[in-house]
Amino acid sequence: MGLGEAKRVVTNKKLKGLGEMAFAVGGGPVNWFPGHMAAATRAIRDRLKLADLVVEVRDARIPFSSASHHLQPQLSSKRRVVALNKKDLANPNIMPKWIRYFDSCSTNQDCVAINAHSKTSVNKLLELVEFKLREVISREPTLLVLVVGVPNVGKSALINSIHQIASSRFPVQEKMKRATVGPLPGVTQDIAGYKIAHQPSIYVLDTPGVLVPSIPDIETGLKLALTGSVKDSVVGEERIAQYLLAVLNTRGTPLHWKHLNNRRLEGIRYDSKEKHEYNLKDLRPKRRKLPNDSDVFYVEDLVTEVQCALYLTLLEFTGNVEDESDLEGLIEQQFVALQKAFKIPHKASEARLMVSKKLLTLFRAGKLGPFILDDVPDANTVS
Ligand SMILES: Nc1nc2c(ncn2[C@@H]2O[C@H](COP(=O)(O)OP(=O)(O)O)[C@@H](O)[C@H]2O)c(=O)[nH]1
Ligand SMILES: [Mg+2]
Repeated sequence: MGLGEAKRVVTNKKLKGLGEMAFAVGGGPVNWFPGHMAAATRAIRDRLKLADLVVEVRDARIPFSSASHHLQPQLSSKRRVVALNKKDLANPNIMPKWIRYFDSCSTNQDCVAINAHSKTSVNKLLELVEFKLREVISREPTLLVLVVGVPNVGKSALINSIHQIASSRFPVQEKMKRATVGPLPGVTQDIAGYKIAHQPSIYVLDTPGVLVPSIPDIETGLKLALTGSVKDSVVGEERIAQYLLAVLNTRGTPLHWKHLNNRRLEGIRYDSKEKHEYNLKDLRPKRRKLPNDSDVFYVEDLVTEVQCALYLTLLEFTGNVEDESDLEGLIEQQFVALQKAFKIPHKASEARLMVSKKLLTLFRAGKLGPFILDDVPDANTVS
């Protein structure tokens, strides 16, 4: 992935405007990273030297923005599998284009969309990893695979699944020793890893830290915040929600909800038995029990209310969504409509913050539908 690509994405005028709009209010410079992340990058660089293959985990909702661009030279010189995780939250119609794009970037590199919580999905990833390694290296007795990625893309979830798969393949997990590359040549150390294959033995190593995401512009920062790679407090929930609404409106997404809402309002509900993965954390007072049917209906109703609010405000909107101040006006109306939808008392202090938090929770749980926020780079310009 070259600089040219970064430039193309960054100079997308319309999107850049969206990001900046959200930042017109108040502001000053944002300190995106806590300092300790820089140290982790150094640790990853050292560990990368040992790796025979790297699995770079990215968020499928932001396949480009969840990269660590300053580490790309090292990553792309490695045999690499780009794992677009959280595919369950990403638009399945656009995903194949991204996979084709990454596959075509380099012969050294493959791409696969995964759900880190699904064994089947992680098994597919491991098959690809084994295939890539066996194809090129059969003489080495031990091969190492390193998992890296920016915060919150699902590295721990993936490693957990790999651990479980490894334990079922090789119940007795052997330790391995590797020479370190570092200031003391020849020094060996134990490295923790999960054995996933034999002859050659393939071990998957946990990441020694998190990659620092690259944030060349506000828009990228907002995308990372929206998907949870940058903490909410860094940008503020209200700005993130404002950005989300800007994206939804400029894409005309709420207009697609008309049909959905009609169906639901007519009483044809989704089978609640099929979908039990609701994140009720921010929607209801804390409870210690699993969601029951009435909780599920509560969320479904809430989603309908929210979609109706956004659909109707956009439908009645007479301005131009491409115009910054028109769009800001629309978003203000939507905040008011959403406050009603969420049944937040009219005079509640911090009502805006509450609206923002609830809206973000719905989006992040995939309740507003699957999204891919980045644009696929132009196929013609792939070098
Ligand atoms: N929907 C969905 N959520 C995921 C997936 N993988 C991880 N997550 C969630 O994303 C959040 C961050 O995951 P985690 O493994 O801690 O990310 P890490 O910071 O990269 O280690 C957690 O809430 C996970 O449950 C996935 O494939 N789909
Ligand atoms: Mg983690």
